[in-house]
Amino acid sequence: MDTLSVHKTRESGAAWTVQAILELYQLPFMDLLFRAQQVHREHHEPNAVQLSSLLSIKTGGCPEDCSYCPQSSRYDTAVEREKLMPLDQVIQAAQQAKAAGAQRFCMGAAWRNPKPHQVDAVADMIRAVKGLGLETCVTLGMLRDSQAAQLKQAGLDYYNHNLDTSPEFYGQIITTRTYQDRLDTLARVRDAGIHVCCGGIVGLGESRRERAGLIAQLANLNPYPESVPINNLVKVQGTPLADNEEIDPFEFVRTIAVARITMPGTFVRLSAGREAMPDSLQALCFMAGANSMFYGEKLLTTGNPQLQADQALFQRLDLKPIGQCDTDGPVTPAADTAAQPCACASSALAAS
Ligand code: SAM
Ligand code: DTB
Ligand code: SF4
Repeated sequence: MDTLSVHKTRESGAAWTVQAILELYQLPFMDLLFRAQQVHREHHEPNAVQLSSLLSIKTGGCPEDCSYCPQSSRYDTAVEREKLMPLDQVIQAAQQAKAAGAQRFCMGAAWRNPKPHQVDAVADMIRAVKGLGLETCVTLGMLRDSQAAQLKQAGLDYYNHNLDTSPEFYGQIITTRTYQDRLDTLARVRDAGIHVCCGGIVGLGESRRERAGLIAQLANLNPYPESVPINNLVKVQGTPLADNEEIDPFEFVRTIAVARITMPGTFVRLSAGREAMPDSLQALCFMAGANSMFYGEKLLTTGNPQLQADQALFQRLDLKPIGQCDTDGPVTPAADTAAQPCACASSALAAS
């Protein structure tokens, strides 16, 4: 399939089949990257990367059994259970993230689903972070309709809720919530008018067909998510996947490229696992169409590259951060529109 027919497929509203996505995966590596880069340049500013910083506002003690996750109470990991973080600490972390050059601030809680008083507290955090001029994102587990509406009302720009893997492989990774539960929460988020951030993990032990199955699920959401995080499994001692085999790095790059081709207007985020990636591999991921990343020295409980390392990488690759001074909401919320890097040069990264 050439790039043009990829677009035709999408415009005609036809669903992506797992087979069509597998065929993309099976292209010669250079052909796949070339196509991904073509699609990328048709829809995005080629040298601009969106920066999101993460904060764990409620760590550990989660009742779910996601077998990759160090925060599940079912596994004996080094993560200590903590209470919900006080508002002033959240504001301080958000101010630091903004000063370092982040555009979006993502707050994560290790909950199966939040209780009403917890949503009230998170709504206060959203209002405060939004007031600093940052875009807001939260990931709190499953939501009810009224909770999604309350978060929207507080100023929430994005809700992160991942499908993680294909429907076929899902049951080997998580048993305490269903795939349909996840799709239902995503529909509630969409209906509340919040932008959807939804992706998955590679390196769980899935096959290529199962990776293609994840991408098909994401690409066939109507509309597809505005933001698609692609995580590489961070193997944490004590979790059932701690001794998993590493995925071939080029297979990870292929996954980024396939996400870019099937979801041309989305922001594909090079997510967890970046700390273990050499600069050259990260550069290939950007070449394959990644245009977003987690920026800041910690993800939720595990590490991420040092700020100085990322600043040096941006300088070496002539990459620009997508600006943090747009306070009118997401820079490019709609799918299939081109991203505009902000002219604001005040961030630490832009100035480096
Ligand atoms: N508890 C909420 C939930 O699961 O919806 C939000 C937080 S959860 C940590 C968000 C996502 O982080 C997961 O869906 C998974 O994709 C990713 N994640 C968690 N642990 C990871 C790991 N060890 N390696 C890579 N990604 C991971
Ligand atoms: C996402 O897809 N990746 C982020 C974010 N959404 C919340 C989380 C990655 C977590 C990695 C393991 C940890 O730090 O605990
Ligand atoms: Fe809990 Fe989320 Fe971790 Fe699953 S991924 S165990 S729901 S914190």
